[in-house]
Amino acid sequence: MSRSRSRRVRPNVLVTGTPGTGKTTMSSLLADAAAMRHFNIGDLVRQKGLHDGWDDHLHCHVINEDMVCDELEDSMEEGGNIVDYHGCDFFPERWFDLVVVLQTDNSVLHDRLTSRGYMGAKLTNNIECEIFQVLLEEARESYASEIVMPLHSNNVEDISRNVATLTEWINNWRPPVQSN
Ligand code: DAT
Repeated sequence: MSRSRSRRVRPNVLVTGTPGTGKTTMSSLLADAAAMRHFNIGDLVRQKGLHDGWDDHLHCHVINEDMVCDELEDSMEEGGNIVDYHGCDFFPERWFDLVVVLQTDNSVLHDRLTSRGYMGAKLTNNIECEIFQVLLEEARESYASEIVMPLHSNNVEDISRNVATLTEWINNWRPPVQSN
């Protein structure tokens, strides 16, 4: 597989996982700890109107993936970004040096989503998404398996450990040697 890499000197990290697994909480702490830029794609879509309207059934914006990718391209070329989103298959593969998939036990996730106000089909769909490891599979289908890193996110100790592990990974990262 040929992956053209840019000349970035800091890595780009994608943090994905089912809603409620802790992507935004962990990404925000990681961005502070490792001096990286944090893009919460949901917020970006709302703030910049990168969508095709509102989905009444799913109660969320219909994200316009091309507009999101155009918006991020220059920053991703520079490097030093953490991208946080509950999907991962539409970003260019060349953007990311590491793809983190956060995973949470069903009962814990159920409580988090309920307290966020999720119910009915929205709650069930997200719990099933986690049970069937949909995001892990999507990540492994979309990126080289050696850059996909599943991490548990059940409690605050997990957050601290994940932030420490990823900060060390980011600080030790070196650009791949380019052949010709
Ligand atoms: P996401 O961005 O994946 O939707 P979030 O960061 O908004 O998730 O977190 C959802 C809620 O769960 C929020 O109240 C913070 C809490 N939380 C996240 N990760 C956690 C963890 N590892 N331990 C305990 N609580 C966590």
